[in-house]
Amino acid sequence: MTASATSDIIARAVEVLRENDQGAYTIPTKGLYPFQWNWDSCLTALGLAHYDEARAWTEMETLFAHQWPDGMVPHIVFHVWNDGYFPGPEVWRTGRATATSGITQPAVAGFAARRLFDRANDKKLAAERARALLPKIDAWHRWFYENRDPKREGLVAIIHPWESGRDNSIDWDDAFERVPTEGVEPYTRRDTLHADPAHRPTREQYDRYIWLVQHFRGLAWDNARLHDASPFQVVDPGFNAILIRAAADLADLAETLGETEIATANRARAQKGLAAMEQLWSEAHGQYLCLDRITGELIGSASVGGILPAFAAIPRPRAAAIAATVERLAGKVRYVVPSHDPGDPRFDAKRYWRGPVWLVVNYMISDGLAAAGHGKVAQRITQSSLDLIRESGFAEYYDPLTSEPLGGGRFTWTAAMVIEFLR
Ligand code: 9YW
Repeated sequence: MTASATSDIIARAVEVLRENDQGAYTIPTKGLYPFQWNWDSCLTALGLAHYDEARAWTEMETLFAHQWPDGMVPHIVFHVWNDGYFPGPEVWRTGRATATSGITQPAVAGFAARRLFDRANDKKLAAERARALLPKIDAWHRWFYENRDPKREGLVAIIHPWESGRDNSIDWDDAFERVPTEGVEPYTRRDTLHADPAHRPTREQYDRYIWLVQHFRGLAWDNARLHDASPFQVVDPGFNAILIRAAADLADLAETLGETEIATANRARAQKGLAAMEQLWSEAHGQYLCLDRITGELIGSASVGGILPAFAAIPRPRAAAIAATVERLAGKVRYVVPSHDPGDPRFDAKRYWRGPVWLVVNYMISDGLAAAGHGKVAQRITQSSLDLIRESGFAEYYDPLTSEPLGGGRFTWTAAMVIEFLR
């Protein structure tokens, strides 16, 4: 790409970030998602830092200002009332001063904080802001292992598909059968007003999403009880790998800043997690798989959740096998990395997390593969990501066969990732 083409794309990406900037936090896109989302914000901070380092730290600080007393960082902060999204605060009823949801999302904050710090031009500012965030991110990590890993195995479970960030992945289909739909209060979806219903989760999936929310609400959002009380407990390798990477990065950052206790605790979490991840490896699939904690069985579903662990310091042969899997997938679709293996009859090129490409996931996989010495495959992923932007703009997600832009448009984290890919 020529230098002028690069700077033109970056300028367009910055425009998207500015459009969605609410001052101290950024919404993912207008209309569809009018609040602050957890992992969106942390990844968006990387894009913001490109033109305003102080504003990037603020993005994460705003999120952590709404951390729960037990350490959890909620997946949505409903800063300003808006009736454009379902389920809103009146459904969650978590009782927080500023309304939030009651579940969490992938823990990218530790990774983002370290990256912001490492790249900072203003090191004094970065040290000050990072030092204040460190104990908060550490408390969140501790919360995960205390509340989502009751047997202290080193792996945490999600108790709602929304926590994974991969809402309607094929990974959840079987486990989701155990979630009832009786007693779900009547509701009206809003997402299907903003995006094509054929590209979104189904009505039945929404019934189950809401059943779980009502169930947890009935337990007063007491995290000490929610895990065991949930009929849905899945150990997602991507989710765990993000937490492991974040713990390792937080440990490095804490060491640099002289916070030894935080460094030691997070180093230990990362090491234990990495060792435990081995249970999720499938030689036959050439990737990791989810584990259904209720049945104790691995879930035979080849989703991008099992490729994402490349983001963590997994053993070299595992990273090599995952690189080979991405190359194999590249032979089946025009744009990698599809969120599900197209060879699976359940693959759906347009439906949300059941096939489409998401740039945030691409970013994390390519970052990890490059670090593991698989530069060629990492480059292939970057190339696909940039091709998608050039052909289809800053969409929420894309059809891996045709590049059709899907879901919301003018999407914040997509724009932030493009800036990252072009750095
Ligand atoms: C929803 C905001 C969020 C992401 C999730 C994605 C989607 C929201 O949008 O979920 O209501 O379904 O699945 O990962 O954080 O961009």
